[in-house]
Amino acid sequence: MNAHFPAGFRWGSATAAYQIEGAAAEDGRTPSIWDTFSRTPGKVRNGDTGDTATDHYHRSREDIALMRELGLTDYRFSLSWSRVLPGGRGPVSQKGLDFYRQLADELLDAGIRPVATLYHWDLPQELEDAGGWPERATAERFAEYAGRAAEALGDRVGTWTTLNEPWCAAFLGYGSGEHAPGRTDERAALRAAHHLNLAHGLGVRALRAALPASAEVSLTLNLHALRPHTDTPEDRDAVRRIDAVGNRIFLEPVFHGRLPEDLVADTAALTDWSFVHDGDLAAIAAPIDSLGVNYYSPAVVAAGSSAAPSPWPGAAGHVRFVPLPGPRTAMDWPVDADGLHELLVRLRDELPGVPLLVTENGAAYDDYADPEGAVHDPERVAYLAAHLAAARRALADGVDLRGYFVWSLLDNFEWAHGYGRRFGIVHVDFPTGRRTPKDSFRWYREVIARNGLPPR
Ligand code: GBH
Repeated sequence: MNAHFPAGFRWGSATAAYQIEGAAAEDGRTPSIWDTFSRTPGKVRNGDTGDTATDHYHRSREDIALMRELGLTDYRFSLSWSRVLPGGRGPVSQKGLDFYRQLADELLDAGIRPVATLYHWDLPQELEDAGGWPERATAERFAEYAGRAAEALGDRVGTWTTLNEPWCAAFLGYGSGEHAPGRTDERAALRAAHHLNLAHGLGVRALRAALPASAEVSLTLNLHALRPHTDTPEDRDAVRRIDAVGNRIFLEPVFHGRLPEDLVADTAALTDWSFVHDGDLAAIAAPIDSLGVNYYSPAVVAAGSSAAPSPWPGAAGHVRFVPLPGPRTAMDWPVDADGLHELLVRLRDELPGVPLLVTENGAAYDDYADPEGAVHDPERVAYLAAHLAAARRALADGVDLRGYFVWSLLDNFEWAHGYGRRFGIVHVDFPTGRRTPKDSFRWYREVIARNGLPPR
């Protein structure tokens, strides 16, 4: 098969504000829920925080030089809400905006398109104190923030993503409590999911009002590639439940303006969904220009029961996850590139006419710099090669895939795992911040230069 990608295919890498910026208290930034959570003993491995992270706030020039060397066409980053709007609501911080303005200008000078995400999990703490995502007002605050950011940066940033992985924000943040703000309340998590959807819809409206017509407005979901353990009706029903609360809870409102009926039934003991007001679903279904998909691993699901607190309201007592055989990454996530192909083909069939981007894909391994200062990461190269081959197969099968972004450019603050998990194609020495491109960096540079996979 032709290993090349279509002309104009977008080759990117991705990061997120709290994971790389540092400068947590500089230039007027106020704490987010991740600042609070990481300072709470026992929540993040080793007590790590994003106070300094990779210090990208002070090293962005060096990082853009690396991106230029890599040959990226696109760079996906997120804005820190509380850097742009300290305290979560107006007035804007000029210094905060200046950082992103300059970042965008330097990217454009390097020939790299900026792709900005408004929300990658760092809710301003003041808004959490007012109730957080389970409260409807948070969605309204988000739309105001989206409008302010677009007014300030819309002349430079052409691609906007409202939210990154609202499933994680809702269900890891308010359901299982593995992520900030660390709450364990299934009802609150369902309310959070709806208000994240609403934030997306109101945010799209605010972005359209502030941006030129040429702007691309998008949403990124961590869609779950699911397989039944066996072909029995019981295992198929377990897949249906996880699909409802993992995937369709976002896909149906956003693309069809409706709630999944089976999810409403599955969660009837928890909520009557009266937090969904008239007009919400129409607002959530505001048309978008593309869908971003983050993919790491598939999951195999069987009828059974899994431990509480769970990030799967309405499903937890009915499903269990069956470990996949085969190789795993340092996150203990299975390596299975077919899942990416399965997911993309499903979206081709279910969302005709919606251009897709793989906005995250990558793997953590225990990388270290050898005495010569080289970082050899053959497993990451193999992971990326297999997943790009799966993406290429999806293209051959008629998937409208427009681009691919490696997670991540830099080793960074890996949420509850702190600095103990490395996803970068550039090694970062903590705490000095010294950057060393890994072998996977040079391999990806070759992929981009050829617009396709190199021969093995
Ligand atoms: C992404 O999250 C994030 O966007 C990014 O910030 C992060 O650094 C990166 O991935 C690596 O973690 O909960 O049982 O379904 C991905 C989060 C990973 C959440 C896989 C769901 C599956 C286990 N997803 N995980 S389960």
